[in-house]
Amino acid sequence: MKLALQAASAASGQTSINPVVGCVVVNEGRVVGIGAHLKRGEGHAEVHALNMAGDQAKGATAYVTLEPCSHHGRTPPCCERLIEEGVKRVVVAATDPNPLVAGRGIKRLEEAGIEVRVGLLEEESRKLNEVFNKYILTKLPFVTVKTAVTLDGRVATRTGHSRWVTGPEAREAVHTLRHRHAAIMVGVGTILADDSELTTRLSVPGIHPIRIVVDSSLRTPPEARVLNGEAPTVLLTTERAPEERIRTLEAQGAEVLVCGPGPRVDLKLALRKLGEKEISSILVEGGGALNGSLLEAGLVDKLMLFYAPKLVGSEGPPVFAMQGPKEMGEALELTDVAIESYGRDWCVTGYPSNR
Ligand code: AOF
Ligand code: ZN
Repeated sequence: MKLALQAASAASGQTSINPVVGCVVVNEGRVVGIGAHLKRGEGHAEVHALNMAGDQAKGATAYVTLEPCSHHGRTPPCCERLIEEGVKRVVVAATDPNPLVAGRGIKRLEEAGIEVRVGLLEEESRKLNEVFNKYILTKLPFVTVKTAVTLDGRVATRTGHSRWVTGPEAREAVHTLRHRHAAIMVGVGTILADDSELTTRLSVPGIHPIRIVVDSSLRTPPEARVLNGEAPTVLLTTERAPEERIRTLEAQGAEVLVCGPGPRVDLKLALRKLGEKEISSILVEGGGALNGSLLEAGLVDKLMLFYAPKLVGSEGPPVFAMQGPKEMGEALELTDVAIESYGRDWCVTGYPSNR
């Protein structure tokens, strides 16, 4: 199952709204097939692994990180294929929350006389599919706020200077995160200050996320690098945006989504519209203002704070511009907190309790 999880995680970020799934087929102690779901619309993990196993699937055990599907989607149901191949035992990490499946795959296998065990490395599998698990039930994107921050909670110095807060290892990790997300989101302030391109730049090729700019009055310059055509760009704005400006930016290739009357972009409505466009995950690399608004509104699913061992004092802009509570007992708490090191920096990951 560990091997199946590894195979699945390698495809993280390239299956669109589909989950990542891995499958390993073992016959008499020998691995005879291994597969992963690599792209929406193409073969499921079980199909790749069974194709590799061929005749050796008969009497074998299949380890699958997600309950085999029971529905006719873009591909035929995996549980039928497992039955046809004469697989004897199926070990599943986690059930599939997709209402089209949700236990039916397991039931079907059991009805066919296959021995099924569920729950092996379940936590790991669920974590791997945290994006899918939210999107399939809500049609809302999973929102991860990522930021580089000093130990005293600042994203820049008092003059606004921020290159660089963290070191090269952490910055490389951020590009891997861009590769793994369907979209990246910033506030227009970032575009005006840095003319950011918001693409994935790694030492090996990666996938560019869709670029989203929160821009209530459409101040994004038509010549901004975010409109360079390297990846699609969506501008979230309000009814305050001048019609003519909308047309100019659309002519530059941007898609403009009007989200509410203003003065600020209705972020909740924006997420709904982005979800309708099948954007299942968003990496927010905004400044403190966007971070604070999203967090206060309870719209953040996950935080990834890259802490650099540096101090810049209280006049630097804070990582979350928000009022916050009166009493410590009301502070926003994070659950499932984990810490990893990247060079001399640390990444603290956690899930806000108000989501
Ligand atoms: C599996 N194995 O490898 C995957 C599964 O659009 P489709 O037809 O590919 O169906 C996608 C749905 O199938 C997805 O929402 C999820 O419920 C399940 N994904 N199931 O048995 C796989 N990727
Ligand atoms: Zn399937």
